[in-house]
Amino acid sequence: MTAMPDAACAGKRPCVALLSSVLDMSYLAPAFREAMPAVDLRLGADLGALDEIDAAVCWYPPPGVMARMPRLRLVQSLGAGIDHFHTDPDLPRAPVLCRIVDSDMAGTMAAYVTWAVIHRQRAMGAYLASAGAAHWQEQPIVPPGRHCVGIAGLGTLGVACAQALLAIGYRVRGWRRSAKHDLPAGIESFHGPDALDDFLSGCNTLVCLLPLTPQTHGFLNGPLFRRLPHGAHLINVGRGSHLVETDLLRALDDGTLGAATLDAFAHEPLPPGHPFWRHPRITVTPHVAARTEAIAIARQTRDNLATLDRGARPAMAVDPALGY
Ligand code: NDP
Ligand code: OXD
Repeated sequence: MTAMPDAACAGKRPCVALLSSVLDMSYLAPAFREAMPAVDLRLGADLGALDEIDAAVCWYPPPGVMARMPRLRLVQSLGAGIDHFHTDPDLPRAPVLCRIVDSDMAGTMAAYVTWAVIHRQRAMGAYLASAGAAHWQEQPIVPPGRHCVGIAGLGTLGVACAQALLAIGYRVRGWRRSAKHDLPAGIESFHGPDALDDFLSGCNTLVCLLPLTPQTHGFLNGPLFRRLPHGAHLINVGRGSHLVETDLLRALDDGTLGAATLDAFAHEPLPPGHPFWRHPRITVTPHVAARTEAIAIARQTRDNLATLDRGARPAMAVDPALGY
């Protein structure tokens, strides 16, 4: 159901609140003022009159605040994922929930995933160690056409990664929830739980680009690792809670997995004492695989509000029942 414009709002300056319980959102203010010169921007501890707020732009929103915004029409995520909305158990039902879909974000993610695949597949870790010892030492070379990368979550970002990898010559397969026939040529496509075993059995590298939902929580676990070719490389750029951490450590120790590249963690920042930091076959990056620029967030918020004003549903609206 699309929220209809409120006659009382007509002509009113758009009022946008920037809400996070973990981030200082003030970095977004200049971009919002550029994209929406008339904006009434609210941030910080004092949000003013809550009944004036049209849109909340969120990353891990503080619980209960949006429930006190009766005019709220749009809840806009700072990122592609909306799982962080659920830190607010009182998230109101009426506003439309939107995520970010952005070509720069897709390109940045594709570059990260391509780097992570090549880093492992071309033994860059071993070359860095050899270089440190001034040791001229070749590693085996396997052409990309003999290495299959499987992408679990073949949506906006998954397809961008698939295209980048295909362009270099890797074999690429993807797994998604539903059957779709609009995929770029060259991607071997699988869908649904019944196809998961077939999909996994061919993945020399497995990339997780799923959204975090009740169905995908704990998806990366011991039984799944054992369905991959022995010694596969895991790249998790989804969410930390996709991964069962103890199962990963066990799978690396017994050789089920050969390596892991992890960008998202259940607790961020990853605590200094966490075993992932020092594991010789885990590469940790601090949730930087992709990022949306402030101006893109501001423009999408503006455009989504304008779409709602026309009585239409924004293209970036998520389905609350599916959770992504
Ligand atoms: P999309 O919604 O475009 O794609 C999600 C994909 O996952 C779709 O192909 C969907 O299937 C599939 N999917 C969802 N649920 C299931 C399921 N139960 N079983 C199988 N497949 C499923 O999202 P994006 O590509 O834009 O983003 C994906 C995720 O990437 C985000 O939710 C976020 O967690 C993560 N992310 C991480 C970043 C980082 O810096 N580490 C940056 C940005 C995003 P279908 O196509 O059938 O709907
Ligand atoms: C996102 C993210 O969801 O940055 O966009 O993780």
